[in-house]
Amino acid sequence: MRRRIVAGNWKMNGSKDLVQQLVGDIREQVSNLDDLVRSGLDVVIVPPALYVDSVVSLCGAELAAGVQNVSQWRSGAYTGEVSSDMARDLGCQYALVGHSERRQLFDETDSVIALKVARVIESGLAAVLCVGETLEEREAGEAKRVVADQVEKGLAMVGADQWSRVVVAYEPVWAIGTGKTATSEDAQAMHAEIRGVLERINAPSENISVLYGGSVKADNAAALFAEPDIDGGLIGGASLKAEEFVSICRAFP
Ligand code: G2H
Repeated sequence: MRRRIVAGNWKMNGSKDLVQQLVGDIREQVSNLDDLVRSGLDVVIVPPALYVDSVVSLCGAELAAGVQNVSQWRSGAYTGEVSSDMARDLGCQYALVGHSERRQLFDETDSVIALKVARVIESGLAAVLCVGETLEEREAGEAKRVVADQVEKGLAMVGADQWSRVVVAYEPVWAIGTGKTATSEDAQAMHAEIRGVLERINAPSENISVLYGGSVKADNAAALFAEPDIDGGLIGGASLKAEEFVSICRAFP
């Protein structure tokens, strides 16, 4: 059975005060989600790396923590990098890999992303591989090909016994932080396509969670999460508001 996951990607936002306030508020409200959490919903906080330690100490049993990025190297002379082993050491359970902001602003290629996915899995974390097409690619009719390519290449180094540590997040680039969301039908169509790609590469697609991301809010989450191949969300802006984030966690049918 696939896990349902709602992960809040804070991006480069936050402060010590915000960590205390926001995680405290989310945790308080998540206690009311006990049933959902018990029935297999992971609520994940993904702060900037410097705040992971504090977030983990505030998470308790109800929440999990993750990092937004890891190095492709394990350890050594790589100034400024943070390893997946370090994330694991601090108590993280998840790591995002290949977010479109990393692909676009930091030139992350599919081969680097594949290495990072492998590192994350080796460290015992779940890798959330982010994929998605740009507006130009969608308008050129290339969306499915681009996303399929990113999925295949990003997961190229996953071993046959490692699929339980893989999550895919479909985030159309044109929907990120723009207020535009794919319609639930469009998102569902791409998620079904992604499941098809997973089958093609001999991954147990029925057991792999595929999340949707891109301007998910309290008022559109229910329609998205009602789709059969959408197992949850990767939430940016709306994860910085406790009430809205928790409403999104409640939006499963
Ligand atoms: C996509 C998403 C979180 P937002 O980047 O990964 O952000 O919800 O702000 O579009």
